[in-house]
Amino acid sequence: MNSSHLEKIRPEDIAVAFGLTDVRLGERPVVRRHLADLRGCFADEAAFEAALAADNPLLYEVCAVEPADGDGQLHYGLGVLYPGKVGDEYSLTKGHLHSHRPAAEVYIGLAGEGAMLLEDETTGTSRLVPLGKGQIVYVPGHTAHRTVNTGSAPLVYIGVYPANAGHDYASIAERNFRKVILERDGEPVLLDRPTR
Ligand code: PAN
Ligand code: ZN
Repeated sequence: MNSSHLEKIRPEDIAVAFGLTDVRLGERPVVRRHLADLRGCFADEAAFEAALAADNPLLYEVCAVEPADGDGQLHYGLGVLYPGKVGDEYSLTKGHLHSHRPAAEVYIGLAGEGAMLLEDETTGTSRLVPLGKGQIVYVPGHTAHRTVNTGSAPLVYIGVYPANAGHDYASIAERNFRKVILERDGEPVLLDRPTR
């Protein structure tokens, strides 16, 4: 993993960096995922084990802001996904479906370069949609979603979702996404997950 950008940005600092002065992120819990937490997510298991033997860097951080539950309420998460690769595969989040499958989500890119891998649970079809500074991605319900950082700086984004969405990681952990985003000739390319 390229760890040169790691530990430099904290969600606590993002509020200031983006003028989000009212959210007081520093007072909210932050989930931090390190490389070891992503076991099983990357396609190249040998590259994953080799990277982990060398280091267990921080991959991403999410600060969830969940002011109220109940019908009609919204939650949001501020994410920082650090750059790097495992083998040819870009740095990524675990990815999930919402426990309440109809729950959609809107992602807003604040900084960096990346994309979202969207996989429709019903049809199995995948899409790679750009998510970088100034880009907005609508994630429909019934859609597994994973964020990837295809750049060389931290990818910073906000995801807004219904308060009753819930997060189902188990379904993805069981079968993983059908597609992978690999670097080919310096560019991100959406490919079928290699069979083991
Ligand atoms: C986001 C995600 C965030 C981290 O806030 O939770 O990008 O990804 P994982 O949750 O898959 O580790 C979101 O989609 N919330 O619903
Ligand atoms: Zn989500």
